[in-house]
Amino acid sequence: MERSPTTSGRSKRESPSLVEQTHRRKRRRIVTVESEIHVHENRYEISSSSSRRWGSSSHCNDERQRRRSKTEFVDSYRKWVFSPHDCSRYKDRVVIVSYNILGVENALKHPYLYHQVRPQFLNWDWRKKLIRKELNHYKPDILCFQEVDHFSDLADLLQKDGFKGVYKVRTGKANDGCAVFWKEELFTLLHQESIEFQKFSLSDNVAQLCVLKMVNSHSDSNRCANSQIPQSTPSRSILVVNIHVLYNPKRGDIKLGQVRLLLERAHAISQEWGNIPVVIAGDLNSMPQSPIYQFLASSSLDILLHDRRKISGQIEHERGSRPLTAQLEDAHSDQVPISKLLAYRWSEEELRLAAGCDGVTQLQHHLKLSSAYTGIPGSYHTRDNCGEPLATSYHSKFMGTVDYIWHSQGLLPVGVVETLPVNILRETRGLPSEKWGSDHLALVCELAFVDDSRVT
Ligand code: KL2
Repeated sequence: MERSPTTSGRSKRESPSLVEQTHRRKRRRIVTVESEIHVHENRYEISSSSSRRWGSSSHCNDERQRRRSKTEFVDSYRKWVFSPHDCSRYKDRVVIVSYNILGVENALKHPYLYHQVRPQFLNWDWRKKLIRKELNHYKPDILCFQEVDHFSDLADLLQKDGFKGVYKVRTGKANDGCAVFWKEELFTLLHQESIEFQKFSLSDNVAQLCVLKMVNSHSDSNRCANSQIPQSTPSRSILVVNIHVLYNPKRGDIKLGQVRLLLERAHAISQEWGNIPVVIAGDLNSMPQSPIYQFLASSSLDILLHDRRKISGQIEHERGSRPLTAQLEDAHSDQVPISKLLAYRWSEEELRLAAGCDGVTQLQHHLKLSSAYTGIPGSYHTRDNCGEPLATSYHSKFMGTVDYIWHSQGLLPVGVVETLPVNILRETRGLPSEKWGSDHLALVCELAFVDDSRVT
């Protein structure tokens, strides 16, 4: 297996200068127009084998066997990498994909982002087949898409692979939206709802929240075999949340408001259904170093400490400028008046949008979230210091990470599919390409239910 066994193992092997270089390269915006389109060789290996990860008798207990079979299927760079911990006792698992598939209209509306891309590779009929083929390599159970503007096309294709889906289109002028699909033989949809952020004056974006129940989970089998377990014991259900956050880099107030509202609703639904585990997948249009990321990861955020225009981290800081929290530390030691540093003043309306009510400047959410990729060690060619991918999106104006799969404490990441190394991404001269059907990469993770005490 081509993976480092632990995060600490990885950092020991890395020379600091290499890490620095990678990060510097990541931050640099892609502005050069490269003349020739070069696409690396398609190295998919297709196999007819189809081992299931969970289910009844066909469950594969041999972790190594399962890992080997997975690495055979995917691209030579996009390989499965696995947790260093022994996860073999966690039988109920689910493979989840988050994929911004690039809306057909969006690609037409922003041609300057794709001027290096051969027109054929922007063609939807080409891209949808590529996307389907790619997804089949990952053997996913649940799919969360963003920028879907040909839902029926996608639903028809994925139906052939056993998926059923629900769609929520944006409000306003744009015709794209979010879609969640699940393997019909493996899940039952118990509940679905969506959020139209427009109803809260938070722009035209939408989000989906779906409660999916596993059919034939191991917890079900255990319940049948053990009559002492009360019938009210919850079976394996999961709340799958899918969002495409507003793009506008300057409107951190609205972006934060969308994320805040989503987390509130996700927590409430999880509680209503018996504190079920939550997965939040999507394109957050926020970078890993951003306050929005901090909010998701740490569950709290002091709004006033941040500039609305820097909340998503999409706009590069001016040369030499430091995060406000670091500047505040300087201020305490150097006696610089703090009021001088807080150059950005939030208007009452902006604060209301971000916080959801008047007079609140400290945000708090009640889900304990981890980002799946940070739970699985990976190569420094693909990951930043925190373990997030270096890039999940690449076109002529941007290379960086905006897509995530977050999970609550009831779930443990077992494996993820590595993203593409930045040098390999650059070789494509910009996505989509001959091999990749969108300007985003699919994020793929396998999550295991860990709350055994309630079901065994
Ligand atoms: O960042 V994205 O791409 O998740 O990949 O989400 C939005 C942007 C998507 C839907 O609004 O369209 C893209 N410059 C670059 N990209 C843009 C712009 C823009 N001004 N407006 C929208 N998008």
